[in-house]
Amino acid sequence: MKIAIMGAMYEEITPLLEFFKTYETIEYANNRYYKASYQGLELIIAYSKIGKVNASLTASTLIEKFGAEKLLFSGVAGALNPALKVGDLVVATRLAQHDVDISAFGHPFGYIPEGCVYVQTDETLVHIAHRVAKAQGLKLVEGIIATGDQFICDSTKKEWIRSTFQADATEMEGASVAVVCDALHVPFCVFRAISDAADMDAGFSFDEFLVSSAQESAKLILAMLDELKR
Ligand code: 4EH
Repeated sequence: MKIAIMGAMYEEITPLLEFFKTYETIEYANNRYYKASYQGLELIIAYSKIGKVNASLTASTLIEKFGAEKLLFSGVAGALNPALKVGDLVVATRLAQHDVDISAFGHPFGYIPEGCVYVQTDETLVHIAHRVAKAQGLKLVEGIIATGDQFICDSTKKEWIRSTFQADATEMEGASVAVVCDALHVPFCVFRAISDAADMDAGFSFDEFLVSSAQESAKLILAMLDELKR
């Protein structure tokens, strides 16, 4: 089984590379892809660089060039739901692009003709994630993730995204990865640990908690591999 694990930033995949210790590095399309093996699983790991376009390229490459059969995204996110605090883990049930706006033509926000506002993640992977989190003593909540090419650090913008998409967390890559995986029929899931509250303090909070929150997400991903190898 070939499993892709991707993040957007170097810090989001570093805990994984440190865990696997030995890996092969392949350069492709202005990026680096890391091949590792873990208990019979073939892993292909990469960080895309920030944003939807980079994330789409990386997800497509992981699937089409490296043959990934499942894809797990690991990273951090800004909280929109006030119940979510720094370090809390979210698994996406569905994702939307909050920055898509062709409402001038009567379409809902996030909608692109011949597409859907929301893309669903793989139910089996979400189910496994819950089982693994429970066994590991990690708190994991399901949520809707809203993705856009903006670092959200403004309460008005934050509330608009929350109320328009019923979203619990926001980030800059998940929904684009979802569109790619859905189109190519690759089961996928997006895991994010909260780094900030997407408000006026978000920049500071993000800088302080990027590394520790990225580690929380990576911890869950590693525990999931033990389950997926079966
Ligand atoms: O990959 C981008 C990173 C921020 S931009 C999206 N990631 C982190 C998730 C995220 C996020 N996205 C939107 C965490 N909090 C978010 C928020 N809004 N409030 C970045 C960060 N550091 C250096 C350069 N760019």
